[in-house]
Amino acid sequence: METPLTHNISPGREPPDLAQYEKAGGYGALRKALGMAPAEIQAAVKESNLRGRGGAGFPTAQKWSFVPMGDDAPRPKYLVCNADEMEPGTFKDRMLLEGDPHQLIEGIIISAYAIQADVAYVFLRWAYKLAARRVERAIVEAYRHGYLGKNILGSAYSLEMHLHVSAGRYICGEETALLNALEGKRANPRAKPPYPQVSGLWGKPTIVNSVETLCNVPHIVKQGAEWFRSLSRSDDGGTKLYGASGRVKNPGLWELPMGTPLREILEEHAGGMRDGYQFRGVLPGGASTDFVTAEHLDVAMDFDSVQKAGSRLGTGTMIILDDKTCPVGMLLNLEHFFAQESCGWCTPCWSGLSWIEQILQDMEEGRGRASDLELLESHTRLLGPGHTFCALAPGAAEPLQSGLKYFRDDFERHIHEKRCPWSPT
Ligand code: L3W
Repeated sequence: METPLTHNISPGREPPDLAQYEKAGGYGALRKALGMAPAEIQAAVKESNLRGRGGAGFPTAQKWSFVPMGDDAPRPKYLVCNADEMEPGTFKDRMLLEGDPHQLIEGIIISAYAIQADVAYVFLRWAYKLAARRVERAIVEAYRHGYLGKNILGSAYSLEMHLHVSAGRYICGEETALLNALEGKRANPRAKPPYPQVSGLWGKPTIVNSVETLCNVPHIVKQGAEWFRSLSRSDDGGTKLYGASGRVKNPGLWELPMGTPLREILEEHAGGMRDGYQFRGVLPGGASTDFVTAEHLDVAMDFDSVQKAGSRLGTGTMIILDDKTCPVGMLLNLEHFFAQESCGWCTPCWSGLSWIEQILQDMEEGRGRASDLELLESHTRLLGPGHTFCALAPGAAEPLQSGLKYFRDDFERHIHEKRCPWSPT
């Protein structure tokens, strides 16, 4: 099958430089785009059924459509590439950033042109040092060859691009916290509405799209919306980077048709469970999604199908739980991460998550009480949607609420046996 996002990428090798990228057809989509009206590009992306790959699956063209256009639109307008990939278990954008930075830059320029943005930022995870060097080098090359700056390729369109390295907190990946961080403020999420599309960076119209989303755009412009839809096995267009970590034979990352069944990814691409390990469940899209179990293995990995199975596609990078790993210990590890990364603004988040962490820690160390299960359940409800300014706490509640549902016996054994049944002593 065609792998538009990764066809240029050979892991462990240098990414294509500008000349190699151009030789493979690179920046051809930008040339084509500059000959189109911005509205035509927005229409092609709408027809392609591209949905955002950062975790929420919001339709990309619909997001762009909220940006004020025309001569009286507030200026400057901004496009921000969210490259602050820090979701546990998620390493897909890293492959695109390190492996083919010009593809991303071309996607950003075309998307910025589609909304007539004046300035673009790549907001990059602090720990992605190699990606920082490669993206910076590619931006310099793109400026030198007239793909960035004033009057791009002789057109009337101009765009500035900057690389901004994050301060290194998970909350900086939340789009409004990211905008505060770019403005030099503390990275607290903002109340929405207003959404960034109308009032974002320094109060100006701003689009925030993820790396994987933006990398799809040149291919849609070049090969058309119908071609893009035909890559998919579901109503959402295109391919998807799916990943698997845990005790599978072949952990990794694969570009596959959107909607590839979970079982096919696990068995054919990840090679099935390692010898001696049984599958118990999987977080389909990073840590902030609900577990699904063996009864859901035939689910198509697209946004709507995974939601119908009681979880979310999220980032599409799966974390697999096996029968020799303690589910309570795994959840303690995840909730420790979320508690540590809470920005501290909303009480249910900063207080609730550290309380959850403490309860799970006590349970793992043999101090669990019968009332803890009800307490954990009530906490997951308090952290749910509508009680906080951003998705961090509701996301943290998801693996816990589904863990309590599917692995309840394991929680109860910790309490009754006053120890972790997986611990050697
Ligand atoms: C205009 C409306 N725009 C929503 C826009 C909004 C944003 C996008 C998605 O979290 C998820 C989260 C994590 N008018 C709009 C609107 N928008 N309603 O659509 O918004 P939203 O609120 O649905 O989600 P979000 O707050 O952006 C993203 C989940 O992703 N996740 C985490 C991923 C983390 C990374 C990382 O490491 N960087 O990728 C994994 O599942 O839990 O649910 O642009 O403006 N009415």
